[in-house]
This record gives sequence, C-alpha cells and structure tokens, in this order.
Amino acid sequence: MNHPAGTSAAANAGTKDLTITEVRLTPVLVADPPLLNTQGVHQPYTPRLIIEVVTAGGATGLGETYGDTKYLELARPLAGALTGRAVTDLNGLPALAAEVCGGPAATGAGAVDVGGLRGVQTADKLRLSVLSGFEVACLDAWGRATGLPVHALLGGKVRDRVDYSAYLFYRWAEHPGGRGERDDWGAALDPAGVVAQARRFADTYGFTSFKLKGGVFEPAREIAAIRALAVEFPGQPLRLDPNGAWSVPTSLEVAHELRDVLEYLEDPASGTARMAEVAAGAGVPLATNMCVTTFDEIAEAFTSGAVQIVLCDHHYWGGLRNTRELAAVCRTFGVGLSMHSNTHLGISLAAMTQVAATVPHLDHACDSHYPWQTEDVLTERLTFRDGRIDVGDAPGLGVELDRDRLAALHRRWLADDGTHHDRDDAAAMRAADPDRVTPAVPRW
Ligand code: GKR
Ligand code: MG
Repeated sequence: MNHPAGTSAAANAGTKDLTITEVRLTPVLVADPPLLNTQGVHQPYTPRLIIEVVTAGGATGLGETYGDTKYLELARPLAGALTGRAVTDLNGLPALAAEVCGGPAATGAGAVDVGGLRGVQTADKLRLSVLSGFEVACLDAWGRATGLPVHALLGGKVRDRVDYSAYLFYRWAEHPGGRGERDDWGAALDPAGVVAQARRFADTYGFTSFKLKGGVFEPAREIAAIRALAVEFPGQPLRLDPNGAWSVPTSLEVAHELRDVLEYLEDPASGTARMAEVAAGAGVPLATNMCVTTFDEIAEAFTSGAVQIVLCDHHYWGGLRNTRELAAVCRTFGVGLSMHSNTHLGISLAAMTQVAATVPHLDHACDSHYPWQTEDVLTERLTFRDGRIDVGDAPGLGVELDRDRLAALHRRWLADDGTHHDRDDAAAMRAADPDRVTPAVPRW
C-alpha cells in the first residue's frame, strides 16, 4: 500500500469538487474469538474489506464490507469504474455495479452456499453487499467535503443515541491449538457461563437487552440459558437466534417454553414457508435476517405472516438508503424493525449508527458484534455507554482512519496462506473435531 497521509474531516472540509479520482481497496484480517454457531466456530481471523473513495477536492470517504474472495472479486471492477463519477451519484451505483460486476447470469445465477447463516444467497445479494461499502464511502466523502454528517445526507436524525443489545455467544476459551489472539472472556458453554458473559456485557457497556446465538446445543440446554438470563435480568428484553436450525415442531416447543420472556425469536426455522408455520402458532414474534434479506423476498414473507420483525443490515440491503426504503416497507406492513450484525469494525458500526439514527420506527435495540472485535482500523474506537452509541454531528461518518493499524491488518491478510481469506465456520469446526459432520437443517 502506498497511501497519501491525512483523511481528517477538518482537512477535507470545504473541498467541494466531488468527482472521484481514486478508489482504494484494502483487505484486512481481523482477530475473532472462538464464537460458536450452528454451523461451527469462528476462525481466529475474519476477512473484511476497507474501501476509500477519494475526491478531486481531497475528501476521502471510508466504507467497509465483507472481505471474502467472492466479495473482493466484485469490488475490484466496481472500484475501477467509479473514477470520474461524483460521490453524489448514488442512484447510479446499482446500475454501474450490475454493468461492471456482471449480472446474476454472468456471476453464476441462483443459490450459492453461504455457510447456512444468511439464507439463500444469490449473485444479486453478493453484489448488493459490495455496493453497500461503496455507498457508505461515497456518503462519507460527500459529508466530509460539505461538513455534513451522513445522517443529514439521509434526511436528518430522529434520535441522538442508538440502542444496541448485548450479543451473547456460546464460546470456547480459546481457539483450537491456541491459535489466534487470546482474550480473557473464558468459555461460555452452559447457562452459568452465558449469564456471566451477559453480566460482563451489562456492567462494561450498559446493555439492557440480550441476544443469545443459539442452534449450538440441543434446544433444552438453550432454553435453560434463556431462563437463567430471565432470572438474572428480570423483565429485560431477551432474544434467541438458532439461525434456522430447528424443525417446525421444535420451534413451536421452544416458543411455547419461552414466550413469557422472549422479546422475539429469531429465525427458529429455515425458509419462509417454515417460518410462516411457526409464526401461526408461536405466540411470540418471529424476527429474521435469513428469509427476508432482499426486496424480492418481502412480499411472500409479509403476506404469509412469516415474520413480525426484520433485522435490517445495510451490508445485505445495498446501503444506507436502501435500508431506509426497507424501513418504509416494514412500516407500511406493520412489521417491526431491528438491526442485524456480523463480525465488523468501527466503520461499519458508524454507518449502522448513522442510518439507525434516521429511521423513526426502529423499535428494537440493534445487534452488534463490535465488542468481540478488539482490533480496529480507526484512530479511536466507538464506545457503548448505557448500551448506546451517541450520534455525533461531525462531518461524514465522524470516524478517522488509522493508517498504521490498517497497514498492520492488511499485512496479516497478505501473510495468510489463504486459510482465513474466506470465512468458513464449518471448516474451522471440522479442523477442531475431524469427526464432526456439518449439520443438516433442520438440526433438531
Ligand atoms: O457470527 O456466528 C455469527 C452469527 O451467526 C452471524 O453469522 C449471523 O449472521 O449474527 C448473525 C445472525 O443474527 O444470524
Ligand atoms: Mg440472526
């Protein structure tokens, strides 16, 4: 990498030529703890892509998205095609991406494997995830150049703080073979471990709602963990998300067991049809970030009553403005809105916070993996206080890139033999336990 120094908002303020002169892509590997899910375990390092969009006026906007190979392959042609366009031309981005990244036919139409955690994936969805990072970078550059926060470019904030929930995971104390970075969280494999983890989240960050990633152990064990959380945090919102690991009867059993304490049950079963069957008898709202992750999937899910809450995610939906469009559709249908998170850094957290601040009926605290990521590419990490992040009025996203940190995480990516260039939780679990068979869905 050979980057010019300086992306400070102050340096960029007042520089109004918004033509894009350069786009820089920097893949990085970020330390990730051994968090468990129904597919397997997080690898010691996870790939992310940092995007920088530079304008003729000298503003540099930051974006972040998935860094796996299939995303990088789409990001490279899009980065090349952006030069000469204006950062304000956001409505032109989807057509440009379709043109230069290839349509579904060119990139392999239909469902492709995605590790079972994100629902059916298509080339369109991949492209939207790539596009989202560029849209955020353009908005950041535009905001820096004009002195406006991103939320102002989206129409203005309706709240000054965004609520987040604690994202609890069953986890091992360390990665198999002691690989990767160490942390001091210890193992969480039973109700007591989950409660201890939740207590630390509450005491450290002030979170008042809690989501447990489920689908790891047999449902009775996960029911016991939620019950233990309900005793420790009476009346506080609790969520359980097995990523579609359960059959319809199992989903209904769990829903009946926990309906007095759950705020919502997230993706108990896989696919819209099964979710609709569960929703009909669950007695607790169902949320999803798996069966509704694109506009095409909305009609069937909403008309069949399969979901009562959609977890928006600007990476999935193609950016901050599409997230607002999703919010409007949800509002129209009386469907609630929450926010999904995957492993991410501070640029994405800033983008999530900016868009969340502009959506009036974001009725639930947002998810964020961020507390699990102790490394970042920012000069200053974002901080949760009372479970919230303040929505500032600094230009753009209001965050600054630390080039040394970016370079260090990029060097790790360069030095990697490819093992961590593509997230694969199932492979990481097989490496830890060669007898492990990747579970079929439904698992229970
Ligand atoms: O990081 O293990 C994980 C999660 O399972 C993640 O991959 C999911 O996308 O957090 C996500 C979810 O809510 O389904
Ligand atoms: Mg989920």
